[in-house]
Amino acid sequence: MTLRRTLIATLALAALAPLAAQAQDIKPRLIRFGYGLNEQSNQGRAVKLFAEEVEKASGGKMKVRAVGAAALGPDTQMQQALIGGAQEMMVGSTATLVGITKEMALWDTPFLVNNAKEADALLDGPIGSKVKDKLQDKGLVGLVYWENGFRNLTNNKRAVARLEDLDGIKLRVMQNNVFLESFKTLGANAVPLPFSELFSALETKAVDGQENPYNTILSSKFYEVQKYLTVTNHVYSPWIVLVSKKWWDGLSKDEQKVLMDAAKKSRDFERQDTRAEAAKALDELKAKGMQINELTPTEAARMRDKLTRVNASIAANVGMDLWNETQAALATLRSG
Ligand code: TK8
Repeated sequence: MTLRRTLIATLALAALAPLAAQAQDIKPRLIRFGYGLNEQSNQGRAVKLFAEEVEKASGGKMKVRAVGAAALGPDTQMQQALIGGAQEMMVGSTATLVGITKEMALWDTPFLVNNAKEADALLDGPIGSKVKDKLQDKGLVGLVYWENGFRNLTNNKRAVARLEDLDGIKLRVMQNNVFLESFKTLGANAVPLPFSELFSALETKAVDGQENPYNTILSSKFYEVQKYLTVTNHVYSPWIVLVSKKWWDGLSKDEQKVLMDAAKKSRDFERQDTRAEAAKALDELKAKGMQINELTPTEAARMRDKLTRVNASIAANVGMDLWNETQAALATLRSG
């Protein structure tokens, strides 16, 4: 009788324990989450979903204060704030992380992947994890990769239909050596600038052009200050959701799980949303008055050929092992 009662009591406690633990291990937290694009962009929409998921899963205890349009500073400034512990989270380009973690340059390789399926497989697989985990030594935790997308070229000087048309075009690039080298190699006058300064640089004609996915050309209204768009798809850019390691290490396992689960949900949503928008964006940009140029196969091949010349230096920078492992993974994906 007593034994039975004890047993029942023990079982009841055991059943309640996970709930109780969860309730105990989530404290009220305020998460300052910065990003570069505006609220109406694909990035803004996914941050909003992330915030909702975190609040829901934490019973309203963990609150996300999302701050877009680089109001907390450009990528590089936010990265430093995360490292120092002055800000909790952000989402931004992997390209601006190369100065902190050289392996991130892998994602800047021109024409590395041919389609979204290959991108997802690489980024969500062991290679993506390996690169992401390198951030930990530098004070950052990478949760998941989101899609920025395949990048295309815009400018306000002339229609770019041939490689030579790029000659001397003053082109804003991300603050990243691979992008700088790539566009110098193509003959452009490449100028590194933070994204937050880009619209006004285009508007005041401080630069002639830029390159970004269709979604961003649309959401950042670059069509207002850029006439010509060339479909180049020269590189696939990921975004990465980052957490301050200093702050992350002070979280309970339950709190970390809330963030990781919400990050995965936001990733799946973001990729779907971005792809759906990208599929319609070119028509919308045309409707907004942009002149679209598609490269002939010959010109596309010339551009590709020139750009692949930067591969050797990327391989040297990220390390031959990582480079070879990536090429092998791609070969497997393509054979399957
Ligand atoms: C937004 C940037 C942007 C990137 C760039 O903050 O800088 O051109 O493509 O998406 O991360």
